[in-house]
Amino acid sequence: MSGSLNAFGHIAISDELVTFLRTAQSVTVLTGAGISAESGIPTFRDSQTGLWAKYHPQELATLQAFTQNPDLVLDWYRWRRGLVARAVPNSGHLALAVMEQCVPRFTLITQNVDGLHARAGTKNILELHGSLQRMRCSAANCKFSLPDWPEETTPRCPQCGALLRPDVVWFGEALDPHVLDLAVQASRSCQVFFSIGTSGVVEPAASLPYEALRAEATIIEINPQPTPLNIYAKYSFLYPAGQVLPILAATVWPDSS
Ligand code: BV8
Repeated sequence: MSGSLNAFGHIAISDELVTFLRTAQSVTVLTGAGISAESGIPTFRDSQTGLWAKYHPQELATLQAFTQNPDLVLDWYRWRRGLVARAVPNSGHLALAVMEQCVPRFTLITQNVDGLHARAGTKNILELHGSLQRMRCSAANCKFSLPDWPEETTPRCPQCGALLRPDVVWFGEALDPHVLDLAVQASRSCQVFFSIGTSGVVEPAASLPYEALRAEATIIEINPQPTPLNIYAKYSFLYPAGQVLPILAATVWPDSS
């Protein structure tokens, strides 16, 4: 069932879905770049702007790119950090923080590295791909990390002298196995699985909705564009998350918003 418009052209939440969500005991949410689009953060599929227009993120978000040209990759992340610093959580982020307060068991799994879910107030967050707010040592066997970026242009680890890098998971790098395991468990043990603002291309994140499906969870997708998951979604809203989620939270949990 796709989210429909009511007589006034507004997004309507069916009575069936309202009743279902009000009684839901466990909800898991997977978000992608689309949830931050309405905060002004370009998605990986949006064409990047200015200097970065000539690069595809996938070319820059790799250890190889960092090794070959650390200053270019660090400048790209500084540009993104600037966007994030000027951004605020949008109504979609905020509605998910409300949902967490209303559901007995709630897990938010995000592919995003922008930290906007935490700034919106969500507590139980699994950052599958790390965070561009933090830095860590690029040496494989060095555990040094920093909660923020030092001033230096090309900062080095004070413990071993290797270059510091953004604390994110690049293409070709393994995710933190503990975080991934928690995400798989949360996907396998929920009644409701929301997939919001993700094209569902990047693995292993893209497999999580199918873990939920195999465990007979109800899939709800929110994305203006249909994705391969769409045929498995019992409810699909082909509208921006910043429009759907506030209406959904206010309709299902009117006393909480
Ligand atoms: C790994 C951090 C193995 C960095 C990112 C099969 C199995 C395992 C791996 C692979 C596999 N097949 C291929 C791979 C390799 C690779 C991969 O998946 N490649 C893809 C391109 C095919 N995966 C990896 O490399 C992963 N590592 O598997 O390691 C391993 C094991 C042991 C030892 C060594 C290695 C690591 C992947 C993580 C990469 N890092 N981010 C950074 O951000 O700088 S991924 C990055 O891209 C994002 O985090 C995100 O995950 C992805 C972009 O996807 P989306 O978030 O979906 O964003 P996108 O732009 O695609 O789509 C936005 C959507 O929003 C759209 O659908 C749009 O319609 C919608 N939208 C727009 N506006 C709105 C909206 N929706 C709602 N509201 C709106 N307003």
